[in-house]
Amino acid sequence: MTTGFFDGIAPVRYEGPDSTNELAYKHYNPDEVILGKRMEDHLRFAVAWWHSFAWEGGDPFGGQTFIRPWHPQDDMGRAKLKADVAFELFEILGQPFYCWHDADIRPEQADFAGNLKTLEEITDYMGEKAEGTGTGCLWGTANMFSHRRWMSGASTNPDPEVFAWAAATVKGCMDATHKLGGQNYVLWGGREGYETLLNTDLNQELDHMGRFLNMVVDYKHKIGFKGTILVEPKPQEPSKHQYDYDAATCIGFLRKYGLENEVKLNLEQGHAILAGHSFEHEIAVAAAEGMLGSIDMNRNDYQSGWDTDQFPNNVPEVALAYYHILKAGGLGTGGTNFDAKLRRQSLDAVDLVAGHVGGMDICARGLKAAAAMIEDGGLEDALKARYAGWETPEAQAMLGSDLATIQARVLSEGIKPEPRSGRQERLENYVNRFV
Ligand code: XUL
Ligand code: CO
Repeated sequence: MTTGFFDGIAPVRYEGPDSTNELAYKHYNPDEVILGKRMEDHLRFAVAWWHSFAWEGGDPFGGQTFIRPWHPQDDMGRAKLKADVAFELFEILGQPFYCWHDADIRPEQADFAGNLKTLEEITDYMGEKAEGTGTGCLWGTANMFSHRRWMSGASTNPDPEVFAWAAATVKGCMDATHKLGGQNYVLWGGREGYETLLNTDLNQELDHMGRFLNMVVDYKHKIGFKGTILVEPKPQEPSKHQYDYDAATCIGFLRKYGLENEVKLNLEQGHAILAGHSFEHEIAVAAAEGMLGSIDMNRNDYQSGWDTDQFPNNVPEVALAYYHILKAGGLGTGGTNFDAKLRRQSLDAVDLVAGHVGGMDICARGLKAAAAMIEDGGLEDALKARYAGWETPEAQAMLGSDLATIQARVLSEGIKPEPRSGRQERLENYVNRFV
C-alpha cells in the first residue's frame, strides 16, 4: 500500500532528447556508458531529506506554505510516514542514494537520550525500507545549527557542555550512517564561526574544531566505517563568518590539524558562488590536493545573491564542474547530492518530482558535454601547448636553481620573453561547441 502522496505519478524513465513527456528523462540514461562507466555510476545522484521532505516552505518573512500529511514533524508516526513518502519518491526517480541530517528524519525530543532513541528507531525503519530497493545512503550528518543550543556553535561553542552534546550527537549520527551502509559522513559547520570577533576567541575555537574532527576520524576507524569523512565549505550564512570558508581555507585547516589524508571536501555550487568563486574553481582546488570528495549540486539566484538552493538549470556551468570532476578521476565514494529545494510556491507533489527530473537531466547533459571535451582533448591540448616551454631541460633545471644563477643565465643568454595570447575567447568558443 502506498501513502497516496504521489498518486498518478509513474516511475520516471529515459525517453531520449526528443521526448515531450514532462516526467521523462531526456538525457539521464543510467545505463549509457560514458568514458567506460555507466552514467549512473558517474553521477551517483542523491535526494536530500531536508529540502524534499523536512522543509515546510518557510522563509525569513513567512512561515509554512507546504501542508504535508507528515507535518507537524513532532511525532514518530509522522516521521515514519515521511520516510514512506521519501522511498516512494526514490522509486519514482530511480536515483541510487539519499542524504539526511538527524533532525530531518527523527522528531526532536526533550533530552539527548530521547533524540538518540528516536534516531536509532527511524534509521532502523529506513534500513528496512531500503532493502531490495537499490537506493542507499550516500551520507548522513548531524544538524548542529537549527536548535537554539547550537546558536554559538557546536564544537566551537564557548560552553563545553555544548561541545559534549556535539560529540555525543556526531557519534550517534556516525553509528546510524554506518548501520545504513552510508558511503560518507559529512560535517557542515553552519554555526562553526562567529557573529562578532568582540566576543570570540578565534584561535581557541579553531583548536577545538580541529580536535573535534580528529575525534571523528578516530571514531570512524574504531567502528570500521569505510566511508569518507567530508567537510563542506561555506563562507557565511547562517554565521557572519564561517571557519570552513572555502576549499582553500578547509585544506589549510585540515593540514594544520594533521587531517589531510583522512578528510576530503563536499563542495556545493551555491557555496562556491557565495565565496566569490566558480564551482569549477572549488572542484579544481580540492582535486589539486587529492581532496575532492563529493558535490552538493544546486544553484543560487544570481541577482539576489542569497544561498537560494535552487535546482541546477545551467548546462555550461554544470559541464565545467563535471569536466574538472572527470579530470580528477571522478567522485570516488562521493556523489551528486541535490542540496536543492523547490520554490515555496511550488506546492504540488509533481513539482517535487519535476525539480529532480530537471536537475538530473541538466547534470546528465553537463556530464556528457564534459566527457565529449575530455575525449576530444582540445582543452588539454591547449593547456599542454601553453606550458610547453616548461618541458625543456633548461626550464626544468631552473626550478632546482637559485635567483643568482638564474640572473646570470638571463644576462648571458640575453633572455627576452615574448608575450603570447591566452586565447580565452577561442577556448570559450571551443567549450560552446559541446554545451
Ligand atoms: C547548508 C548546507 C547543508 C549541508 C549539510 O547550506 O549546504 O545542507 O549540505 O548540513
Ligand atoms: Co550542502
